[in-house]
Amino acid sequence: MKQSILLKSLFVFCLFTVLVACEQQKKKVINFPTTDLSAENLIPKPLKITPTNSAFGLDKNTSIHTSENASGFPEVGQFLAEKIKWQTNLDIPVNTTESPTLERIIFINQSDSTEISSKEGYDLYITQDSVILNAKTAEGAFRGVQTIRQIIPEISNDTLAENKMWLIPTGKITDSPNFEYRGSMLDVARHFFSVEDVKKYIDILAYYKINTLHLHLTDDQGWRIEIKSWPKLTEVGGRSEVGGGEGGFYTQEDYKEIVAYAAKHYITIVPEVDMPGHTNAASVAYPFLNGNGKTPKIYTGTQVGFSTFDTRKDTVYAFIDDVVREISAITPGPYFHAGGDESHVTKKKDFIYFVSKIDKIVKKHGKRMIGWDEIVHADIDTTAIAQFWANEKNAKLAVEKGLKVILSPGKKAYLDMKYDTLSKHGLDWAGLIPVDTGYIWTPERYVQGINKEHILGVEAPLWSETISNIDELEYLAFPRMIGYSELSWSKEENRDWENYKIRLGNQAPYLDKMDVKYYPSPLIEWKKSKYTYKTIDKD
Ligand code: TNX
Repeated sequence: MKQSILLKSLFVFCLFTVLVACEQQKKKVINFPTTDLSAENLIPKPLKITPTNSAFGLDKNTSIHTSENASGFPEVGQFLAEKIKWQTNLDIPVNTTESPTLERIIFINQSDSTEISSKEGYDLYITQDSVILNAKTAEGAFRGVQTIRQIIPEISNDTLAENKMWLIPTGKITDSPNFEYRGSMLDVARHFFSVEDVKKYIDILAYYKINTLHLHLTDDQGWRIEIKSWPKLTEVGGRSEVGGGEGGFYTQEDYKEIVAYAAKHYITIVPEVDMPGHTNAASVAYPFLNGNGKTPKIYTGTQVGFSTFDTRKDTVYAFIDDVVREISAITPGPYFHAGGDESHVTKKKDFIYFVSKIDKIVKKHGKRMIGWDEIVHADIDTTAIAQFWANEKNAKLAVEKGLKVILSPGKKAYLDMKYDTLSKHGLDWAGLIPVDTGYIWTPERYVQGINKEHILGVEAPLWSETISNIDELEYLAFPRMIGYSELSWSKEENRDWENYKIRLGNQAPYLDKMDVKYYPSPLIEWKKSKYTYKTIDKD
């Protein structure tokens, strides 16, 4: 009898323990803190955020699933899994069929819903049990994945990921870009940057939804892209740079590697061969190009406007045809940038004649020509695009002629301008550009008469006269480049300096973990990172 009472008590006790444990387990799932999706540190700011104040728990019992037959979607899912691993140390399976313990899913879904207004648009529904990312195209899904990455709280290197849960606020995000062209430019001609450097730059640009990287491949100081039919361009013209360093160049295989890496990040590479000015390095390799009968010397200074191609020689156009053909053949994107700036020693009528001919060559090789704003004086097709950097009259003329414009105003968007008088690197011909000045302007109303419909997008160029390695590149590019991503992706009503600067300060953990040597502008309150990849020199 006694024994049965003892057994009974033991049974009741066990039942009680199990119930308490279950209750606690339930609580763990249900009792989430109140969250606010609209207060997340998203850059660029999405179009619309509707919070529902609960949380989705990302942990080892989460899996990613994607539309499997929609092109590119499984790869985007894989990309997200890799980034979650980097950020949290969690191993999340993608499109797995065998995981009985899985509790929550992230579903990346191809959808033709009319709510998604553009190919880069997406919407994101986050509930307690699922994150559903809908996009028309893999490109839209990829942009949405950047949003997911940014709302996973904290960036850590947690060795205890197995037992942790990252709480993602619930709600709905509807998003699509304000401008179709959102870019940065890297001058690899004044100083050469390696394939690895460019890849790292692409990683960070992609995180902020930038979709274009313009490579300034040639200038007076160096020619950086192999042209098989004219080998001396790189053998001779690729061996110099500003300050007398050894220079360097991309073989076509290197360039293809950059293009493929960019494509994986849904970034289009725009190759630039700057001409007819900025061509000293080409003429050092092939002196017939400059038409003045002299063999120029290698140039390692920083002056501009002293070189030109001979614009009246057929062989010069045969040469250019080869260059445009070879580069276009390994460039999947729609654009070819032909430069056209600061041709101070080319007579105006020759310049006009030259650019008109180049426009036709570019078109013949299946590309759309972009040129610095000076090109508008030539007789060019309306499919050409003018990149406004200095001369408003040129930009207005472009619009009058029916050309689209890319905005890169030197005073606002030049990443190579110093932040302030104490800046370690940079120039100041267009003025100083502290982080607020770089952000506080309105592309849609920057040049009178140039409105939203005339603007293809915004690009921030990084000229490299004063920078020669990735740390220096990062010092000038970050944090300002992050602001240009918001200026080109987010709608005017969603851009606000006071709000942006808080979100920017909260990028520090990401930038630190990426080992980005950004300029720690005193205008920003930088969030302390738990995790620093290496010791960072922030003076
Ligand atoms: C102007 S912007 C240039 C470049 C220089 C840059 C330095 C443009 C089209 N031309 O050649 O590198 O200034 O800020």
